[in-house]
Amino acid sequence: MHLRSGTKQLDLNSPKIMGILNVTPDSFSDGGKFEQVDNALKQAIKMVEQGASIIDIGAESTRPGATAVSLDEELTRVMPIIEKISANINCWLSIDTSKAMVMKEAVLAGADIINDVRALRNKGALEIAVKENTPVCLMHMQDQTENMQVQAAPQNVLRNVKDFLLERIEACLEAGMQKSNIILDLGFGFGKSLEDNLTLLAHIKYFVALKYPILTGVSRKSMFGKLLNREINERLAGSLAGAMIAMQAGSQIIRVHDVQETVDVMRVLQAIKK
Ligand code: 8Y7
Repeated sequence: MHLRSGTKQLDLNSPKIMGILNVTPDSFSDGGKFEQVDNALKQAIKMVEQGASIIDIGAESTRPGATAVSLDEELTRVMPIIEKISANINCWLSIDTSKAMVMKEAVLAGADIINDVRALRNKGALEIAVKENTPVCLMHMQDQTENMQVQAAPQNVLRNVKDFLLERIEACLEAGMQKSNIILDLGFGFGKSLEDNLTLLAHIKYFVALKYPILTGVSRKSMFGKLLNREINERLAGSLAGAMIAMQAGSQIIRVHDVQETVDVMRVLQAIKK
């Protein structure tokens, strides 16, 4: 399994690490730290040196309760960083956005993957992704972020997530997207109870069987806060356990804050497979 972007190729026959680079001042765990372009570049270089294959850049905080960011503000925050990183580092770049215009500008400036927690449901997003022939990550979310935490838990989370993802795949293929550009994500923590998250984590193989690359994002999430009674800066061990479970089940892309530690877990797993 491979992803293609222009002349670049990403081999997904072994798991790849996606490092999170947040540029939102209100982001729930890296808030405000990497606002400046140079800081963002340094952080990206560090993550690539530690073994990240993809850098995920997001300027619209998707954390529950986060306030919406205007198009202008999102472009102002994210574009200089995309331009700087794509000019200076040879890695895969992912743009975390739901806005069609941000997707378009970011891809033109060198972004290789569109990471959309709303699975291309916003106006114009699907059309841009098809037109630019860009790999996309389609994530399951129960509802829009603004009120996702007040949603009732789905009766059968495996069925609901699968039905949603199949519906989004269908919409993408119908719009002319190439099958090889589709990545799926179960959307840990988005409108889901602790039990839902654990059920999904236990059944990643069920989604790997769909034969699309599976991206898993559990890093520092509140599921570990709830399960282990840990604050956000105390969730590394829980996050690494989650990453290992996902990799063992065949998830090809792991989205994390703590690149070096997750790469070590990946290397241990790779070593026993040889
Ligand atoms: C995810 C994500 C976030 C995830 C994908 C956080 C942007 C919240 N989580 N994208 N984004 N998958 N694909 O805790 O799980 O990082 S934001």
